[in-house]
Amino acid sequence: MSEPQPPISRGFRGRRVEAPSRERVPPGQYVTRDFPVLSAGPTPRVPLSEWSFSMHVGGTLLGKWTWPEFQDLPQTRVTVDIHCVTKWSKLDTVWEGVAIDALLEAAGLAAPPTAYLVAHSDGGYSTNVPTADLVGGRAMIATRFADAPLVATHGGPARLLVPHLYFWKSAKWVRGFEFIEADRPGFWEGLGYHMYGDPWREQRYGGD
Ligand SMILES: Nc1nc2c(c(=O)[nH]1)N[C@H]1C(S)=C(S)[C@@H](COP(=O)(O)O)O[C@H]1N2
Ligand SMILES: [Mo]
Repeated sequence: MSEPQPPISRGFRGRRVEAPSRERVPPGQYVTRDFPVLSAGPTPRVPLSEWSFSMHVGGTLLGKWTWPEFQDLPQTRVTVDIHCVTKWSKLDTVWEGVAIDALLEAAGLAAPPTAYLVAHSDGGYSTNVPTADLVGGRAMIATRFADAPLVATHGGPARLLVPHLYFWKSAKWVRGFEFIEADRPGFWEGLGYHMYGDPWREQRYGGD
């Protein structure tokens, strides 16, 4: 693989000790240390006493957890890179929460019941993801970021985290999964963003 090298003069090469290896950053992305907030609407604030997470298929409830019940599920910690379609990437972000594998197991499911799901959030946001992308330790419902409870602006109390897809798939304020047989666009996908959103293939918009 021969990638074009950035035009860095020799005198600056010493500073690249801190630079991330280029193989870690998808095409078209730049690395930031900030954590930008991107929300399509106001930040919803639901008291934990009223919070729950539920999973449905068709009209059937597959599982539902209150906040204390959710805390009792097996917790996972991951360190991952995240990539926003607006071109910022943030490396080595640390999250804790419940892996989707653990959620399915808690609902008594050996595997996802359908090939796709739509994640639904407080405030009306939604996003579609193939269920195969959510299992095998690749996704979680995150409730903690950088060793602290996830703040509301970044999706607290709980958000979906699917770090291998563009970050719009990581629905903030997530409250439930609707399992569906045939893929269906969520909020951004319905406005022209890609149905899958692989940052390594730059699947930003439909047709990419
Ligand atoms: N509910 C909800 N989730 C959302 C969004 C949103 O507007 N509403 N924006 C998405 C987009 S485009 C990005 S890049 C990330 C931003 O997450 P952050 O604000 O924690 O950086 O959240 C995603 N999840
Ligand atoms: Mo985004």
